Amino acid sequence: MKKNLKVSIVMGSQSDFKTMKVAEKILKKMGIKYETKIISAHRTPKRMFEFASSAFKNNIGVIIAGAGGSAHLPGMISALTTVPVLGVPIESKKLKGLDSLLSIAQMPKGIPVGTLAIGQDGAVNAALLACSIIANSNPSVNKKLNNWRISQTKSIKKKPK
Ligand code: RP5
Repeated sequence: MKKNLKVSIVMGSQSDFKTMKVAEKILKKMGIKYETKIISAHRTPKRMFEFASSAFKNNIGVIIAGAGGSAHLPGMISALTTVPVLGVPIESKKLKGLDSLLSIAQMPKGIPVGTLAIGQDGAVNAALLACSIIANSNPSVNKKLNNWRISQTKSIKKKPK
């Protein structure tokens, strides 16, 4: 079994980083190694090919891919690797991310992409889901993830103010 797997956070544009950077924060907190890159399926197709086709041998355990608009990045990456890909639909200006959501969620059968919510909620949950996947083979991450949930539960007040 592979050990010390890392998570790759990739996104189609610099403009996606304001949404995706929350994923970095969570991975840092959970003590998971990660890298962050701009990779565009249509503007840097060779970069995408090289990244995705070498992801498994580079010990990447999960890929989080944020993309907006026609949002083909997560699906294209998934087509090139068996490493699990979690797609984060970026909130687009014209259609508020509905375009991104449908593009990422509606992958035809055979090449899966796990789709999260639009925007920062999706980026947070993608990172937490990546932690859950890594936790299967990493007891220290599993412990941190459980502690994180316990403190989230404790932070919820019984009565509204
Ligand atoms: C997509 O186009 C990116 O993922 C981004 O969400 C969107 C807009 O990109 P920019 O025009 O801001 O570079 O490829």
